[in-house]
Amino acid sequence: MSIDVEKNYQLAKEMYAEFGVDTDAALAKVKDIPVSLHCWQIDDVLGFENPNQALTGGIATFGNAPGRPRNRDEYFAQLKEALALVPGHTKINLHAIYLDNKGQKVERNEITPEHFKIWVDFAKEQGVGLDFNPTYFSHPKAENGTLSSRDKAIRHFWIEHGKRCRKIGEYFGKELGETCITNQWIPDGNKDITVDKVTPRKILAESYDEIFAEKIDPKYNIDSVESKLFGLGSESYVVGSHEFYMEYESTRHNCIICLDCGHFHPTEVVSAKLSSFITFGKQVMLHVSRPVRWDSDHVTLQDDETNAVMQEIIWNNATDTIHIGTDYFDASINRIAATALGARCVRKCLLNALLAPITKLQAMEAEGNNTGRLTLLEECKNLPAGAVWEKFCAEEKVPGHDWLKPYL
Ligand code: RNT
Ligand code: ZN
Repeated sequence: MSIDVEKNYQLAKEMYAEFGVDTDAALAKVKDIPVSLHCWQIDDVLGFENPNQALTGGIATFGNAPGRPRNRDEYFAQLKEALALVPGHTKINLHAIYLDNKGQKVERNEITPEHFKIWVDFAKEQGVGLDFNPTYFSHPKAENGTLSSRDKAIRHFWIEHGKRCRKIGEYFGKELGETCITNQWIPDGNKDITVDKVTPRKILAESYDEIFAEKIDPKYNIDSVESKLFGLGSESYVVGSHEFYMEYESTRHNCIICLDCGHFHPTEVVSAKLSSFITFGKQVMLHVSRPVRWDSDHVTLQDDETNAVMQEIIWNNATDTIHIGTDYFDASINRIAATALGARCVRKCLLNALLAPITKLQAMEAEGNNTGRLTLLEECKNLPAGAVWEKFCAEEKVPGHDWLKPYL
């Protein structure tokens, strides 16, 4: 199928203009908003540290799609293939287990920027930024808690890991001239009824105080903390809950909150939370995922919630404070396609939000014209956003609707 991108765009432009929407302005904006694409969909969260180490920490990949990279060269080749399908300014969201250990055993409490130079080189070559995550799972020392462990030696091992990760984030920020967000997520929790939920939380707060003690210029690195509701094996109690981190951040002011769309009750949505952070000028890191009944880490799509998240960001001019990242891992479909699909969908939702007649909608809301607001919102759903997306892909020199040909 061949389509006339330019002709279709002109038609779309006219239709949007009828609604007071400037498609050229939307295109100019959508490309520069950073979307941080997680590196771990490509290889089922295995990493380079020890690909034989099973994935642990209450998270799991399901499926057996062929083609999982067998070594680092294949990994990078596949990541590049995915990136070639993703328009707009992209960052790669890395995990500490994706280090270059140069064939030596490098413990998590020994990692340095040197072990991530390959990523800086890759980022420079690809024109992408980098974000970072310490890896507090898939490790023998993570089986009974990490930063909240009552065992001092275990705790200190992980505190050192957390500290070193921030320095690696700072290194990325300095090298690339783009702030790195280093996101802390720990799996600590309990499968069954827990009778002392306070002690582990007190320990956890102290551990973070130590990790964040060194001031790092936020121009280079910003730290985020990611909460969770439950995990496999932590069904009854998760130490790092949403309330824990909200209180931690608001009393310490040394980090920002990370909201993962899969880490709340099934009817509780991240899109409804963002306006409160925006009201108080707070920054937020996002893990845009697709929870299907639970924290299932399905590939992000253009669903109502993802559209709603991007609307909150765009309609409130919050692209500087709400940082967008993806987080999903599905081993049942082609991993390159999955990586590209989620990233493209996030960007499509950003474009959809930019193509809404928001000035008019907000004016009607302020005047109390609820009928106008609802009817206009609904009518806009049928405008040809696809034609604007095709134009965007053409401008960015990435495949448009035909990107999926290899998978048909
Ligand atoms: C787990 C968290 C976390 C991980 C990654 C791999 O529930 O969502 O962000 O998915 O660190
Ligand atoms: Zn997450």
